[in-house]
Amino acid sequence: MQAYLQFSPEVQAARAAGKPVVALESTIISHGMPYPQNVQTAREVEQVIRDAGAVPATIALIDGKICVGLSNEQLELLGQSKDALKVSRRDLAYVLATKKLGATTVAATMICARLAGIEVFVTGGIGGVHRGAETSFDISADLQELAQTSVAVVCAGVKSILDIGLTLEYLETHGVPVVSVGQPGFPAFFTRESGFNADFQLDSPEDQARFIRAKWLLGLDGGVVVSNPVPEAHAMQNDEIDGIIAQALREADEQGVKGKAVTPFLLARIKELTGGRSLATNIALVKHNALVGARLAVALGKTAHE
Ligand code: PSU
Ligand code: MN
Repeated sequence: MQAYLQFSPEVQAARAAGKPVVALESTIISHGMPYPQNVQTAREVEQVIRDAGAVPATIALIDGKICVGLSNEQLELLGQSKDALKVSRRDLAYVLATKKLGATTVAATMICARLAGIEVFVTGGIGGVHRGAETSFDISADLQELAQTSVAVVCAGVKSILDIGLTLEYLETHGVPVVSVGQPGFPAFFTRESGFNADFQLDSPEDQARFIRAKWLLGLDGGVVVSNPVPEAHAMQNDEIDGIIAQALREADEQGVKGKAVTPFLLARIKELTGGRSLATNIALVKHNALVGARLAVALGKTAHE
């Protein structure tokens, strides 16, 4: 397994020094945002993590290796390539064995983070139960990964392209705790409220870290969702985003979009239909998640020595 892992010099040094490391996914770069904002955001997010005292490790599959920490050239490659494959749990071994270029989803990034010994992972939004899943069976592999892989995932909740209520039910069934930061409500990515509450509100990184460490020390393997609402100044209005999401869902249905293409299709249409406003919100929330995630990684690192 170690033969597949390739650490960047920065991440390697952090491991040697016992510094906290924060994983970042790459599907958000290749399939979640347009070029060049994707690469620029990836770099800025990494810097937020450094400034908060942790080390960023963006994860991607390049030339048969799980790269943990990417160079500027590698970030550019992922940001510009039209051939980067969206890699979830199902795809991981295939893309490594064939040495294709792979961008990791939340599920695949969790797997790679776990292999690399990284406990905290920051992203924008996780996948979930799609609306109409009772006929399409479209439930993101991210949820099953949260059920079994012990990594804390900091996100801004889930987009209402998904059925948020069913997503939370699914997580409950699989014993995945959903923590909220700064408010009781579970956020809906573009907006601060989804109409549902998280399971537990834990505002400080120390409280979050004690809870997550307790879970794992009890042998309760699996992830934790740490949901952090988009900062007020960058939040969108419900009535603005609801209509756009409804239109994007209608178009996906009419065009017969299926399988792993569904989420990238919806993200791209929402960006077009909001005239780019959703992208600005997306960038702001990922940066804020990076700050929360870096502080959590620092606090979690201390609990490991208590
Ligand atoms: N949700 C977002 N932005 C994203 C994704 C989801 O708001 O970029 C990406 C993540 O990589 C996530 C993946 O893991 O889409 C989920 O895809 P699917 O629904 O096909 O499982
Ligand atoms: Mn799906």
